[in-house]
Amino acid sequence: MEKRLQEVLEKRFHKTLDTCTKEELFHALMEITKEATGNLKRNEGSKKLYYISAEFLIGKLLSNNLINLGLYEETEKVLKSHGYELCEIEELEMEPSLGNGGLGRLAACFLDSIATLGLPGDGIGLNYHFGLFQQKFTNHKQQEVKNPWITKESWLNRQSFTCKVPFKDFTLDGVLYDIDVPGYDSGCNRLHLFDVDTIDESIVPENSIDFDKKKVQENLTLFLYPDDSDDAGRKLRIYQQYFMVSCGAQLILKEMEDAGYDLHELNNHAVIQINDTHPSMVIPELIRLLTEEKGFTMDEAVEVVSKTCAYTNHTILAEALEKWPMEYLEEVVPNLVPIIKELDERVRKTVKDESTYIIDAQDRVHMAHMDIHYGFSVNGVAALHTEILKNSELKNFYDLYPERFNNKTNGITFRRWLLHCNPLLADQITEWIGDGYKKDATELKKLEKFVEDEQSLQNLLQIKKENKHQLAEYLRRTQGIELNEDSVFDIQIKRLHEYKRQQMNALYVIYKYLEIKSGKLPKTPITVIFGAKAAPAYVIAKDIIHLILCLQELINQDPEVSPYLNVVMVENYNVTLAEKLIPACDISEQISLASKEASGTGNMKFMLNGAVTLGTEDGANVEIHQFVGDDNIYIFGAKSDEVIAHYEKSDYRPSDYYTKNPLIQKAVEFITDPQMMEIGKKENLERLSSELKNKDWFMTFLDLEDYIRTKERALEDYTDRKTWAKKMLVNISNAGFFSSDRTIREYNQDIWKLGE
Ligand code: 26V
Repeated sequence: MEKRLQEVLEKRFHKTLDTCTKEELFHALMEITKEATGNLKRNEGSKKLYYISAEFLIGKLLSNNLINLGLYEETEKVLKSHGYELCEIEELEMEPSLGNGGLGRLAACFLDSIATLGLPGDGIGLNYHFGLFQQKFTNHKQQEVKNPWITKESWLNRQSFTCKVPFKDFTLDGVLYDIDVPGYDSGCNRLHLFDVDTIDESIVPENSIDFDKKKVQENLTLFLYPDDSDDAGRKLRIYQQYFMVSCGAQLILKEMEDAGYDLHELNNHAVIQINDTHPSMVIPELIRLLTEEKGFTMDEAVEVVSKTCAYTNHTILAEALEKWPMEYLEEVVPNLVPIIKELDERVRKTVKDESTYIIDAQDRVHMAHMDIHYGFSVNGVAALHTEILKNSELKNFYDLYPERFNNKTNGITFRRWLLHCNPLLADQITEWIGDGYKKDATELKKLEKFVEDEQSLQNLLQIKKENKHQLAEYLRRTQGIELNEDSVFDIQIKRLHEYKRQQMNALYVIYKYLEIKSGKLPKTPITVIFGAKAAPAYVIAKDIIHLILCLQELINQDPEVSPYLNVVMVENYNVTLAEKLIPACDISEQISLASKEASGTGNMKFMLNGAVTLGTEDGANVEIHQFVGDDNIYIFGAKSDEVIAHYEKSDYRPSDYYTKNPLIQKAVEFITDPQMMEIGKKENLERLSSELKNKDWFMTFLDLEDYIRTKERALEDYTDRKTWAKKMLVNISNAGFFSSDRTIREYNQDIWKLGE
């Protein structure tokens, strides 16, 4: 490594390891890493997976790729001997923001595991130049600005593949950039990101995310999820989706033909996993290409495509289940319209249940319905979620096709979420049980025998303390935030959404503030840390951010309270910040309204890093609970059956709780307290307060009292450090099931069947 580094530095910059700048060093390391992944063998086989997704939240790649290539330790040593830390070099890398949350991060974890297991499987997505917006806080509010991440040299490798994508008014030339995906001690796959050369980044002003939505040739791949609050925005989403699937479908067919396969046997050589409904148009597009260009009859095309495509559902929230007005499709992608109508006709001929039709009475196309009728597999992402799909959300489909439904509980890659983000813990685990767990995560179970060992528990606490210290230093340096390192770190990091109930956590903060003001001081100080972006048009989510930022100012400035309680909202929460926050966490907040969080994957990352979960029986929390047992998790709140019954009967009234429970009443009233109004904006605080009192669609008040009580119990237990350390260890030792390697093995065994 040292020799190669010196060569590259000399050749490119006429510098040496002792004279180069950190930027030059970063570029040399990127070049060497790209060269090494380029030399890896490609994972190959007679059948290939294509994972098609609007999001791939891959995070920074330098360290991750060095780890997977087995070059990390050597590189670290070489840099150290010349006075550099690899982690400071890594800070110079821009984080690609090609995702929004769990769905995109899951896709990235999956690519890592697919490559690691040696399976041939590539990702297909879009090369968004500004990705998701960058979040800034001004006047206690979220401001969105563009987030450029593509530098002159990057991990993207331009390919020679091109294709034509026909829209109604024009045709676009698709171009392809690949990012190598090296497996851990294994072969390499690729992430294919499509783009257009006519994109004009300059149409977006500085410090803004505004642009002319009608200039599709110039704006198509600028942003992930551009604002869809008007017609032009919604149509732009369809332009993006069709562009992605058309390029993807053309690439797949070309690869199949290049390999010499008969396209009539496409399903024997390719499987397409459709990640939520954003890529659903791949089904009619493949049918279009096969019938228009490859001489297939409609019957032949429908049959082979149906045997090739599989659909994953990631949410039961109605607003996220996409339904596109036929009128929009006619204006953007008229080529697909006759095919979608044909697919709907075929359903109508054989199925009585009108609720499953693709085109509804209002002439809207239900993307998920198309996936289920014309795919061979439908999966949910955690046991509870799949049961809810089968028994309520998609019951009518389950009645038609019970054999298509299956569960694949999500997972996370331990390379990024343990080896990379928490080297202290990874090294300690290796010392205790050897490094077999790096390839077989179930070996973490061996840690359980240390649960009674005083010294091991001490070591674990020491590692947590050091990670908290490192987080404090990082946040001080990068965001000017001061953390009390001796406090309990209670962390909620995820997209801002009412169903995830950051507002419930904020109400706890108010409760605690009032307790401290009345003289009831906690035994250990508490720091409540939030990280979240709100969708730009999601008004209430932004009001919740405003509430948290106002509380942060009020509480942290109050000398009576701040020694005991602090609130911190980190700016621009992203993968890089998650990697710093998770290893430092004591209490992991997973408090969604039961039935609403399909799985969650942050919950798994926290558990693996020795945080204890405070959560509802929702998503994968249910499975975490089963693994660790009642003593090692804090479960509270209504169960999913109760919640679903409230929705069915429409009998939940927030006022029933608000008026009867003084605890709730006092906390909610504080939102609009004069002190708060002085810091924040009346309009936002009043709107949020009234939303909670009158609607509270996600039933915050239903669970608030139990939440407060359970959190108090967790904080009390935290003071017994030894017992707490045992809980940490039990969580780590049971995390093996949540490795994405396990999830991918299941996808392969049950759905993809690669390498048979
Ligand atoms: C839908 C839409 C609809 C249009 C506006 C933009 C937009 C953006 C994303 C989505 C899909 C949301 C689905 C999603 O992210 N689900 C999350 O998937 C994770 C991985 O399976 C899972 O852990 C989370 O619980 C689930 O919320």
